[in-house]
Amino acid sequence: MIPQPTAHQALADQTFALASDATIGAAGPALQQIAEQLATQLRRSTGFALPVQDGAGTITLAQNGPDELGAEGYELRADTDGVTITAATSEGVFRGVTTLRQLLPAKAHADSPQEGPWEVTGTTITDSPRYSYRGMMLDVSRHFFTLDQVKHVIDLISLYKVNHLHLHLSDDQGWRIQVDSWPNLTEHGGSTQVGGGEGGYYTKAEYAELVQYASDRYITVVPEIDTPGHTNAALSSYPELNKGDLPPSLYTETEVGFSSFTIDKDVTYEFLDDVFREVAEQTPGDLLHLGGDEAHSTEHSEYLTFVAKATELVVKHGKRVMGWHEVADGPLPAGSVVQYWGTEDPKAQVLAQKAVEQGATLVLSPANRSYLDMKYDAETPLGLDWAGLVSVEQSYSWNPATLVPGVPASAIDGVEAPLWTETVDDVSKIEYLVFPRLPGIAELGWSAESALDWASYRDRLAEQGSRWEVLGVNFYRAPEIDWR
Ligand code: TNX
Repeated sequence: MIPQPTAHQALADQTFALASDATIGAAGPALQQIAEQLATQLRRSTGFALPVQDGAGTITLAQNGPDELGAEGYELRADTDGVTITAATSEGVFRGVTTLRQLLPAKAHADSPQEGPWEVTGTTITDSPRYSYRGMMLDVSRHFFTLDQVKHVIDLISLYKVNHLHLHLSDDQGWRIQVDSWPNLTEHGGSTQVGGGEGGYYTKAEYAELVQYASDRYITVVPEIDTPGHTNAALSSYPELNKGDLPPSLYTETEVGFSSFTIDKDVTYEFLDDVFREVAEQTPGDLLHLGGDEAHSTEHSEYLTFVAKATELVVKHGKRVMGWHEVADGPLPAGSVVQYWGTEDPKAQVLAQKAVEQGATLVLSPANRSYLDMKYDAETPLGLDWAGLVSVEQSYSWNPATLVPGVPASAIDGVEAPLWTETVDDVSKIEYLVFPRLPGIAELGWSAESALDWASYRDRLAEQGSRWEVLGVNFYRAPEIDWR
């Protein structure tokens, strides 16, 4: 299993076997929706009818505690008579179902009927996460990815109990979310991407569908509008946002740090007020990410002024601020979340400490560990290497609680693995960089510190490979792992 659960115990001489007359029992709409999702998948692979019924079934999902396992915790019991998943919340039940999917044979992930048996070795599991934030970021700006492509990513990451999807929705190369009050952002600013392809954007209806799809899998979407740098697409769409009123051309290469909003113009904040309002309206989650990274073309004192004003606008629209660690140099509103993307750079560490001194909490995305766009090794055809080569072991073998000196363990909300897409333009390339590294980051976010062990993880990861084969995932067969 990945992530490794808090506690599990084998039940001697007990095996559950899913049979053709099995049922799935669940009470209430939320659990019945989870039951239907499970049934839909298992109907495809087993060919069984698997009716979902009210109350108990062969597999029973129940929302009657235990409270002490928290919002996402659950208990699972599989024995000769059936499977029971119990949690205090529907979210906890959902996490338990992802565990059941991993306990079933790999062929249960198939999309056409397979031969049984469909056995689960008898077990009891008690499980709850170490951290509340376990995320992946997808950069849909450098290259655009369609709704179906993002849904596919959601399906895959939800298997590893990831609960946040951070979407990097704007950058120099493209603006990807419809904003009614500033329509040229998408019409013009969304019309290309790295390499000069046609780009694209999500309409409000599409974006709402995406947020709902994620939410049905208990994943919160965190939208990012990157500011004040990484803004060429916006600057190119609206002349008035520029210093000299002359808009730059659209940009299809991969340099960073050359664009900036105009800090001393009122229109900059009128614009952000509108954008944050419309994005916040489409965000059921409480976080709105305003970027703040690599503002190399913004004078530093102006950058600090900008952070104060822009964060206020996020709060005005009812969201907590999330930002890359550079924002910690400016004043942060209460409840802010700072995303650390440093390596061993003391400057980044000081900013992380500054964030905590201001009362912010941290999500950790150390570039030399968690960046999914870094090459695995010198031969990896895709990806970048500015933060070093990131092997599977390198991405797994670190402790979030002690990563940043001077930052107390209590300030850590969790971890996130970002996929920047300068070199990534289709789903098979996403899969290649995400798998097998993402499950390791997900385990660092979920499993107890005492459970983190490379030898054990390596062995468990090898078994996941057979699942990705069934799912048709183009994973990197890292030579560090003895794939089965
Ligand atoms: C740095 S990390 C960036 C991105 C790039 C990425 C490539 C960060 C907050 N900004 O703009 O895409 O490196 O790895």
